Amino acid sequence: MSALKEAPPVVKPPEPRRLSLPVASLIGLAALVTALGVGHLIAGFVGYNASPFVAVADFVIAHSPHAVVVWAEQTLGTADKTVLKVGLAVVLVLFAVLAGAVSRRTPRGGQIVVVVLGIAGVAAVYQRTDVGQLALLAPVVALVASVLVFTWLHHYALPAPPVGPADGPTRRQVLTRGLGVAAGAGVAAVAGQAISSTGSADQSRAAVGPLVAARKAPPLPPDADFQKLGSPPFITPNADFYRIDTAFVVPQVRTDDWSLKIHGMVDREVSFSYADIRSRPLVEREVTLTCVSNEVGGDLISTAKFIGVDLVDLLDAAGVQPAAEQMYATSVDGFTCSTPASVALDPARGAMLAIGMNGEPLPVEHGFPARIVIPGLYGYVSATKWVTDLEFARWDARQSYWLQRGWAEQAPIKTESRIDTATATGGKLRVAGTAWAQHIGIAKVEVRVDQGSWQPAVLSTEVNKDTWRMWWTQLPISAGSHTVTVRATDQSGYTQTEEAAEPVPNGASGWHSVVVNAS
Ligand SMILES: Nc1nc2c(c(=O)[nH]1)N[C@H]1C(S)=C(S)[C@@H](COP(=O)(O)O)O[C@H]1N2
Ligand SMILES: [Mo]
Repeated sequence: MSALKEAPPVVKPPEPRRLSLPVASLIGLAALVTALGVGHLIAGFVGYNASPFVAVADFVIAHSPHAVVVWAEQTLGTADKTVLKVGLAVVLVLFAVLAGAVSRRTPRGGQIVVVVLGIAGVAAVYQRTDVGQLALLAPVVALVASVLVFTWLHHYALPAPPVGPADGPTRRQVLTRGLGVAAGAGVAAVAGQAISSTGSADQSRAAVGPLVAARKAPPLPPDADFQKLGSPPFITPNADFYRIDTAFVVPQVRTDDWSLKIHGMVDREVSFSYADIRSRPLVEREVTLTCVSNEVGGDLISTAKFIGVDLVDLLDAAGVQPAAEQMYATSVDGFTCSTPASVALDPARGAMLAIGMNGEPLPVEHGFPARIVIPGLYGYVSATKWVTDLEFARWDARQSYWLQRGWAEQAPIKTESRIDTATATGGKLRVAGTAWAQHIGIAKVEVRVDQGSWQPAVLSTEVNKDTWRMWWTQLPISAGSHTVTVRATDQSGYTQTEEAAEPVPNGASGWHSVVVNAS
């Protein structure tokens, strides 16, 4: 008898156990948010700039090709930091999704991605010069926390055998846990932000009290500007003053933590506290600052009444040696700036260590507690904000931030003029604007319509040679479209060149013109 052999049961190979892409991505994102939140929380204690996100963003700025930085500064202005923030966030999200995508079966791949990202954060904080050793805690703990969260959520979503996939949590349960982690990280980030802004520079600034100059600037003449005719106001309100920062976040420096050291090629190293500076007789001076990146017709130029001390007095206390060629200034944010030593030391120049601006302590964004202001030089070679260190050296010893990026060593502000308003109705053209030749003074401004002859404009009363001068005029004009052009002549007799130059390497040149449609 032959027994019917029972067919062996077909053993189905077990379902490959793996996470769906959305769940895997969610785990990557939860790990990312954990890193950012934890990093920001600890940065609240050890210093804002230790936050890994901040440090990586700053690193990107510092290592971007110079053309990109200049482009961002010109096209985006201060919004460039927001664009960078969003761009960096997008890149990080892509990495988080990648971490998930390579960990659908085991956590290994994702753990590697998370660790690599974490190391980038540690490295970015490590190379900063403005944070202490303790600052490394922020990115290191962020790294550890994100690896732990990634691993923990992964094990939760994909339990190890013998637990079958059917026994694992539902997608909803994983989602709940992931969102719970993200919410916790969000709270951590907010707490970190709150901790770093209590005891912030704002409070310190509010405690400075009124700054009264012993040597006041004379009151402004009534016709220092032609605002009613379309020129900008002579004094730029602090809130409207143009801003250029390489740092990703505005440095927060308290007066108690601030000091200025003067060293290098000096007879004796000296250091000043905020109280030292504050108790000196203060001087007050109107100065027009200009950015070298200002295009012809651009608005990277503003004027303020600065209050501070004469920089020469501080330098005299140190006794700068005659062989010194540059004053190499360093800011808390790592920005550096070199000024020809001869200019910084020239008593007739009027260089200042400024602590006030338009009757208030310096706004935090403009360098609180103290910055350098040197009339007649573009900001990148003179106007160091949050300045803490002045080293005298030869040119070949040090190269400052923008010089490393190809900008010129010598950068006096070029004589320029700008049209702010031009209207043409009833056969009359009315134009107004501004002209500047800091430390030389403006002698004449002329306007022409199309290729017509140059006509002199009315100048505002000169406040001092270190500030801009407003102008306006009225000319006959025929109906139709016309090009209106302006040019200035300074008190050395030089008429600004028509030759157009890009801002790089030492400032734009050329005549500003606008097209008007006369009715
Ligand atoms: N620490 C620091 N100081 C700085 C800068 C900077 O990026 N960081 N920018 C410089 C440049 S290029 C200019 S034009 C002026 C602008 O000063 P403001 O932002 O107060 O207008 O500051 C200078 N000082
Ligand atoms: Mo600048």
